[in-house]
Amino acid sequence: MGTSAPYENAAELKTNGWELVVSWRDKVGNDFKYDVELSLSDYETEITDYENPTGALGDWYVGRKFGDIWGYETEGIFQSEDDIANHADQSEIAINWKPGDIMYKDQPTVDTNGDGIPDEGDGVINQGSYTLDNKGDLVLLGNTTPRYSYGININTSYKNFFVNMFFQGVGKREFWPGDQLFWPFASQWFQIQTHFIPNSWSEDNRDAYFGRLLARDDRNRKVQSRYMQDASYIRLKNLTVGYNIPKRLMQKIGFVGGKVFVSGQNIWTHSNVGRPYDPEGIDVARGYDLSGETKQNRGLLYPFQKTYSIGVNLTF
Ligand SMILES: [Ca+2]
Ligand SMILES: [Ca+2]
Repeated sequence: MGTSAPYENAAELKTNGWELVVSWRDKVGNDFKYDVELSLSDYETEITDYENPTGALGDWYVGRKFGDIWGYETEGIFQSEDDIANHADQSEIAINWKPGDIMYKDQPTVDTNGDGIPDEGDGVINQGSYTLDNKGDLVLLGNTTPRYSYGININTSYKNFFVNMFFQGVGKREFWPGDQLFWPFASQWFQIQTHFIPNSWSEDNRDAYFGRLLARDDRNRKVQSRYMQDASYIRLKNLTVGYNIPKRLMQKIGFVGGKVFVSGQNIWTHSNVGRPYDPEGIDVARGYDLSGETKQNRGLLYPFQKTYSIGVNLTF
């Protein structure tokens, strides 16, 4: 009929998780009061039923965890022609390897002594047939599911002064930076990011983070361990410092009560995720892509802003 097969709800999955909320309220003497609330939660989703007899990695399969990222283990960067000659053959990825290119690890897939355990590489870097049983040199590098999400809410007051804080974070999460925001000259839309040049390999800069500068050549950008991002974070979402104006003072000028405060949003963050990403803005669930490639990175462009505000609150 000229149409493609319709989508169907073909997989079954199971999500297991838990939530914990602990709160504490106390005071020290008559003047210092505080309360703390900690919330913590976790979940994982696993495929329990799906027709994928070959265990193709580009599709769902039973036992697949939602968010799993498969890729290569990075062995290092080629420093010389000798390194390239002595390394496993990477020609299935690209040809004409040069010093400054990524050296992918040849995973043990061949059993040379008959004990049933693979102990040597096959001398070729590839994805095998991209299935569970024959995945070549691919290994599980991480998972994009936000694990151990938490919030910490702290309210304190001393006499008329008060300080409120709200922290938020994720305890464990990996993220693959597949787009041109991260990679030098990865597309025609590339932005010139100042961190590319000094961090790219050259003979004078052999310990560089990135390989040699290449325009629109993805040989060094395969999903791999070297550039996996630790997207865990903690962020001070809100800090408010204020003063409750004494009632008798307010009543003199015709009010019931009032307070003045200064507050800031997103004013402090700790994360290891590479610039220019914002760990809170990583939205991989929206366009989840089994390969861990670029489609996952939509929604990353707009960072969370720091905001400061000053307020007066009056009660009539
Ligand atoms: Ca291999
Ligand atoms: Ca063996």
